[in-house]
Amino acid sequence: MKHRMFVAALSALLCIAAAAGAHEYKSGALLIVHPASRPSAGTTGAAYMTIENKGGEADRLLSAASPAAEKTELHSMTMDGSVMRMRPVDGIDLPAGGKAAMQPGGGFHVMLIGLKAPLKDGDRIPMTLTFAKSGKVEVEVIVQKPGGAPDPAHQH
Ligand SMILES: [Cu+2]
Repeated sequence: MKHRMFVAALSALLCIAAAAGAHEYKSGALLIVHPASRPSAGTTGAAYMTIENKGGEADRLLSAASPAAEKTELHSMTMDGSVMRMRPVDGIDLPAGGKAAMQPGGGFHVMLIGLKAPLKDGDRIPMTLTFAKSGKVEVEVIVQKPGGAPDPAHQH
């Protein structure tokens, strides 16, 4: 009996840990996995997430907006030799049954420009994603410290 209670308590704890570590949003055919950012030293930051399109029709992320920043842009990041280059894109395609990875070190991200306050570990900032088909989806971006090193791609 004691043992079973212990197991139940332990699995409840694990659930809480999982919920704090990763969060996701479902809207229609879209699954938005773990919108996250990193603490920022200055007034720019970047948000990352994975967007899965589980539907049979293509969709497209058109824009992202957050009251935490004066301006937000969708950026792509590519390696040009050994130099990481970022440039604004006017949308991110979500093919039917496909996904778009917005992650540190490559692919896409949401650039936050003119942050009203530097992002701190543990902050949560609201963000509105606008899709061509699915319309607007509200998410919360969790600010988390990476494994120690600052985000090298965003010291521009
Ligand atoms: Cu950027």
